[in-house]
Amino acid sequence: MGLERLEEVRRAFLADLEAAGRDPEAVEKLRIRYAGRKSGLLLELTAALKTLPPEAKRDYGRALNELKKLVEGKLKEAAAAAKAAGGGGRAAGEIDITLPGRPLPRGAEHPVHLVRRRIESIFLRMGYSVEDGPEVEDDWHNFEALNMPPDHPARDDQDTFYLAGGRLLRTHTSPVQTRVMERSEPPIRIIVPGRVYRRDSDLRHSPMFHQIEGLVVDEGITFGNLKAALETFLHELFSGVDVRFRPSYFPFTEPSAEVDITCIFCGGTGCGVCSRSGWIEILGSGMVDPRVFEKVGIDPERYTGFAFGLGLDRVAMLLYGIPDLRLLFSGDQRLTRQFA
Ligand code: 2NL
Repeated sequence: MGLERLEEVRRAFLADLEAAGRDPEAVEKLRIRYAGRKSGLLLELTAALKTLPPEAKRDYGRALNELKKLVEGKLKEAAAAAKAAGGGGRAAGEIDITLPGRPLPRGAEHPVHLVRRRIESIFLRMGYSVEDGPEVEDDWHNFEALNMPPDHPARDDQDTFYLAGGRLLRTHTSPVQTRVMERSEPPIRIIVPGRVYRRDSDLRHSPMFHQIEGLVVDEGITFGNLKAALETFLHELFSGVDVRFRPSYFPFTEPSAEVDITCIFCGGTGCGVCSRSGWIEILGSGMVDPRVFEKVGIDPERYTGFAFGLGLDRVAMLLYGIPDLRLLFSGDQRLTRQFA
């Protein structure tokens, strides 16, 4: 008994501490062995104080206090280190580099994004550039400049979301084209992908959906150029289809045409996807109405142009066989993971 015993315990403690490393169980065992409240070694050493002769008590007491401080401090440190190591169960400094890494789930691009990039790449190769603009718009760029005055009946089927201060959420990407025409001189050759908004929500409609529109303006642009551009584009996107143009109406184009492709599921013989018609409507198009040119300050005597628009969500559903529009907007990774 005495100072030698304290020194012995101190050395043993430091050796045991080293061996326990960052293993939380070993650190806890160490704590119980040395600082346990019922039978810890420190308790035993404190009890021994009484058995010492009076002249030895002072030095022993001082050394014992120091030992207690050391043990408690080191135990605290070791417990914190074990916790930080995440209960790895390994001695200090030992890392098992042969363990396999924890895999991070890999993200995937959304099918609408994939289709947008495919379409962009086709038009980029044809010399178009990609433009974008604000989703919060004003009446002028979304309607007025596109030959849709306030009383125009075509405004009814646009189901516009109106915001404070006369602003609105764009109902198509055309306001970007009006902005480009306002600020630039022809030749203009652009496509505009983006989110658009309409107050419409059911099995086939989402209040937010995606469009790509295109616009070409120059001297001498004809309906023949429109046909060539759209046929080239559609044959690139859907290989092996036939393309047909049907007369149609839009307030901002004249003449206007809707464009169909032969059904990519049945090849034109008729099936459920094409409602037995053999054809799928894919885009709307037309020669830019001269009144639109007047509104944006382009001389309609000198320039002509064509424009077109298509819904990206529908194309994504067709190309990837996605049966329900709502899957596209569900945020469900079981959908996107299939495109990794
Ligand atoms: C459709 C039809 C179309 C346009 C969009 C357009 C834009 C300007 C001037 C003239 Cl700035 N036209 N865009 C023209 C015809 C059709 O979209 O069915 N979209 C989903």
